[in-house]
Amino acid sequence: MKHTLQKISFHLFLCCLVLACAPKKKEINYPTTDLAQNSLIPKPLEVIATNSAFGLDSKTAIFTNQTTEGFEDVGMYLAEKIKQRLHLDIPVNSTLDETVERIIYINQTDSLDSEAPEAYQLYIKNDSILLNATTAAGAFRGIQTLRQLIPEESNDTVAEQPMWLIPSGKIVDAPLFEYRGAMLDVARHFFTVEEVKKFIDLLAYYKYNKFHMHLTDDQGWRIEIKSWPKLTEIGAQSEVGGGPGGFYTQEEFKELVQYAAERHMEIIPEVDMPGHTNAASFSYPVLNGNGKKLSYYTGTHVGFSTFDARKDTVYAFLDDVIREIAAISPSPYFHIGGDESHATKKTDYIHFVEKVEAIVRKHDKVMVGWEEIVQGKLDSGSIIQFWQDSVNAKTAALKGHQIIFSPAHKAYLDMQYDTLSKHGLHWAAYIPVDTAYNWDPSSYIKSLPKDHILGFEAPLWSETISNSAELEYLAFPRAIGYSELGWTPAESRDWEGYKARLADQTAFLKRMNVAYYPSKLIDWKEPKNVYKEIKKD
Ligand code: TNX
Repeated sequence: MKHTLQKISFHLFLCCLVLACAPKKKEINYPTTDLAQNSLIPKPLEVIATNSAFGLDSKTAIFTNQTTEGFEDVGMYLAEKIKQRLHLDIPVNSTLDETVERIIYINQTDSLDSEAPEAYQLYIKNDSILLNATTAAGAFRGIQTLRQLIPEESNDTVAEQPMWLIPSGKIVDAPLFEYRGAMLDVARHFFTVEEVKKFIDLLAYYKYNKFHMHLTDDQGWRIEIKSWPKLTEIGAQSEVGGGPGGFYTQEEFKELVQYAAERHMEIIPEVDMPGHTNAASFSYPVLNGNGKKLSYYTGTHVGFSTFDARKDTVYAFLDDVIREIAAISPSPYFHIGGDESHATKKTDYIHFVEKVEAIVRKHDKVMVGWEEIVQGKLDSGSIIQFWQDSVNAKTAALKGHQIIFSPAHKAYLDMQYDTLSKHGLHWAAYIPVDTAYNWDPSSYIKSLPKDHILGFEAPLWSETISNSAELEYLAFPRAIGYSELGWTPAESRDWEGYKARLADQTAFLKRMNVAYYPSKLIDWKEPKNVYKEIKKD
């Protein structure tokens, strides 16, 4: 306790010192800017405008807490983003000399009002921005807010150099749910490391903190398992439609984990079983439980494959698979799929899920599975991902489980927007941009106790998509609205306000080369400058 207090006061002291010591700058008459008119997504808890501005320019410097791990990295991340976008070189934790006129200070504090680890506060004044957070993850979320507040155009009339005016005021913010995820199915179609990174990058900007990878299915096995090499020698070489497939080596998977971790996002690996296992069984026929002759599967049907739930070899195999993946996956969660096992007898299914739970726990992970796994007698710490049947969600709550909300009708990113959509399916629903936004996970199932909701996840199944442009067509803009369902309390959300803020994302989406679906429901705001900037890069 004493140590903590010392740490706080030391950092407050440092912060005040840095602010007080900022060299005398030339007086700048900042024009009025209004923080309340922001286009932030997800919408913060509280915003108080003070109707002036912070001038971001080449005389700005970033300082961070340097004793708590990760804070300096957050500062570097911000500097890198500013450089990419504005071509400004902003130093991080360098000396405070006369070239510095304004500072951004990223401060660690243990005294925020909110106890959520990702909470943060921003104080934006003329000459300083103070970002307070308890954890580096909180600081990283705060940085996304700051990035979103940098206007598209510099105001060249205020100073002799280009200056970007960030509206002044105070933002107090914290997430609604601790789990705010998106899922990508890399099994039906393979997505390269670079494609996955781009998706992670976009999700990070909207404060997602979980990225679930559906790594295996009937059509392909996508992760190297050293003790069972045929999974990738054979099982990875196919995908829907007959394309070449592909897989991640363990090194590449680690690279993705690291890339996500730098954005304070966790990758949750899923190995789907006992159904959705044609690719694994085709690689090692000993695993097969449906008694049928195996071959590559490049279609889109589900529910025909199963592991043999009564064979010891299957569990020895799964022990190896889970051990190898757990070793390169720092997430506390391991997702075992468990959905649509129509070719597995119910008693076998229950036996299987219970056995696999023990293996997952043996490797120190918390099991997550699609809602069907709730049929098993499971540890109440295991997590249920609700996707279709509210009875399963209610049973899960009664049995004491935490639930991740992914109802297909509302949250599936692979559902078409409407009958004219270029990609996607519509077995659950058509989900236009407003429908995707206009609902509330917390009250979606009446009578489900709120304290059983761990969070929200938007799955993107890939039967109909095979590259970044197609992925982005389905994911954007809907994933942007979903970020708000996970972050902002229902009483602060409204479609009209959101719609206007979404329209203001056009510049960012264009700059990032995102092939979003230009829904007619949104009055997309084309900025003047973006195309010029893309060409420069
Ligand atoms: C259902 S949702 C599935 C997936 C499909 C998806 C297509 C769930 C757990 N399983 O196998 O890809 O529908 O929308």
